[in-house]
Amino acid sequence: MIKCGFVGIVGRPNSGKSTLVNALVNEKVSIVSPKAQTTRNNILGIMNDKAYQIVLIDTPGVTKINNRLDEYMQKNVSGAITDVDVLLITIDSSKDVIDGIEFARKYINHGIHTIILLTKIDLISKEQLFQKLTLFNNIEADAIIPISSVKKLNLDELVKEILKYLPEIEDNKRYFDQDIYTDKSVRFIASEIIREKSLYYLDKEIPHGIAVEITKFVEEDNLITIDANIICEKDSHKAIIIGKGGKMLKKIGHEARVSIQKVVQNKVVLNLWVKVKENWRDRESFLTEIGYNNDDL
Ligand SMILES: Nc1nc2c(ncn2[C@@H]2O[C@H](COP(=O)(O)OP(=O)(O)OP(=O)(O)O)[C@@H](O)[C@H]2O)c(=O)[nH]1
Ligand SMILES: [Mg+2]
Repeated sequence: MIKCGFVGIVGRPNSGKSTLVNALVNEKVSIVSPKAQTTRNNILGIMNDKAYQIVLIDTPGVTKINNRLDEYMQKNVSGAITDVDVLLITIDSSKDVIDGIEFARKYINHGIHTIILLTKIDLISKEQLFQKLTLFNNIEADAIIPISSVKKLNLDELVKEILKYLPEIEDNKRYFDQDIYTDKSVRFIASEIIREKSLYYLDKEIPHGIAVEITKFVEEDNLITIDANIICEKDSHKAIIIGKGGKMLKKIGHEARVSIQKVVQNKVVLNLWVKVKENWRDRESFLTEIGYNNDDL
């Protein structure tokens, strides 16, 4: 028998959910950036071990809904917090923890085992951590664990705690084959990496209005050829994404290609274009085309 189950992860944008999934799975499953609202879909990260299979569900950060894309993102969150064996709630320890506690209270579901994670503890001192932990006195979670995904602090303790609440099943009834670490295709991961590099270099309102549309994805023995459009909302954004003499687009393309090559362990040719689509975040048919389909949820 092995332990096997689903673990949902919810938290405010930028609280470290995706970084945690990548650290636990030890692969680049989910993109990470310093900008809020990086993750837009639920993404499974699967931890495989002789003794267990833990299926982590990374989700978009919880925020207000301003458009159809936000609606899609928040529907993803709702889908990940019901029907799971354990819920992890991430609270950024380097930010206002009181806000995090209020957030956590809304998500504690007495039918589901809940672990609160105080994330990014490498950014604060031991004294600050101790003082912040005292604020969690009255919270009804199964555990509160301070972690750092970047420095890999307390991640083993977290896994032990999760395993306490997972059901036992027969080894041959694992939900996924043991060599699979995500439910997402290489094509999806490639488009996400292009978005990640764009988010990294672009500022203000541009990152939120960016989408990536893969128009060609051809896998040959020694080469993957990818054509993709970076979609933005305004001509002025397009000019910034391309940059002077195409410099910015070249930089994004180069970094994305190197990163995709690491994931696919193959040579990649990446051709990027920038296109403007006004208000695409409210255009249902385009959202569906690029995989943000409200009807699927
Ligand atoms: N120092 C430090 N930084 C971290 C840690 N975990 C995450 N970060 C940083 O915090 C930022 C946000 O991390 P993400 O993992 O993208 O956060 P998220 O909760 O998935 O964000 P959304 O997808 O927008 O909801 C990135 O710049 C990460 O590098 C950590 O343990 N230590
Ligand atoms: Mg994320």
